[in-house]
Amino acid sequence: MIRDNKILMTEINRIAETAGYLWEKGWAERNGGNISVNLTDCFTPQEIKMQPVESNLPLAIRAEHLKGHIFYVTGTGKRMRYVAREPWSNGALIRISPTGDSYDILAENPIRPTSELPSHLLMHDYLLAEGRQIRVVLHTHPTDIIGLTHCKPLLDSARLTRLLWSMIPECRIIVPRGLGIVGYEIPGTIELARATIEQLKHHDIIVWEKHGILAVGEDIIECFDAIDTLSKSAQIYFSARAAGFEPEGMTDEQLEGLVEPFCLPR
Ligand code: 2HA
Ligand code: ZN
Repeated sequence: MIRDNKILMTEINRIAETAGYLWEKGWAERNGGNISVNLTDCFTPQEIKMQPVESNLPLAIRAEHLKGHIFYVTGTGKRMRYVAREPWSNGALIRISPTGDSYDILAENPIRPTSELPSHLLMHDYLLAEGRQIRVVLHTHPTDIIGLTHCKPLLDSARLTRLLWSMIPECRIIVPRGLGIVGYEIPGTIELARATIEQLKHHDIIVWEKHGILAVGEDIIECFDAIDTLSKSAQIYFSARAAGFEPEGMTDEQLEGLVEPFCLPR
């Protein structure tokens, strides 16, 4: 029984917990957003070879570095609010084939993964090849951050990062590598994934114009927290604007003053 694996169950519970936060935050309307987590480390060598319930489902890409890796992926058309309640019936446990261009659906869990699976796997593949300690790709639709992307002058990585960093010190600390930006692309396309990967070279969090945000990281709760902190900054900015003034923002000196005490990259 896969579900006797306590390490796996802890991870699945953290995914469900996060899915609940995405829904509660209002960032996951209908089936908005998707999550993939590399769970290969949760399994014994014996378990990794477990019998699938479906095998050799084709992938539109080849994931060279993910051969044999096991992922939990939210299900196609599934809603975050139900992932929160029942992660096993609203997500798939999949294993990438030894060739990297197809996958198996593993026992006890015959759910089809999100149609964004190839995009997620391309990102995992890139990050693993780069040696980055990343297990999670989390995509969601934070209302306030999407709102900011409707302002053309803010569609600039340095400018948007500076704006959000300067609203509260935590933002500079929790999102030290700043935000990447990808201009509008059709959702779910490989073009969107490739443009995102370009930005992942320099950032862990990428904003998609008029669509949403994507965070990568080692830990799913940390990914959520980073987006939550950015969203908080966006709310402070909008509330000041709604009250009729341009927020002053932290000064360059105040932002710079955080670098040393918090060991932040420049
Ligand atoms: O899965 O959010 O970007 C629904 C989406 C597509
Ligand atoms: Zn989306």
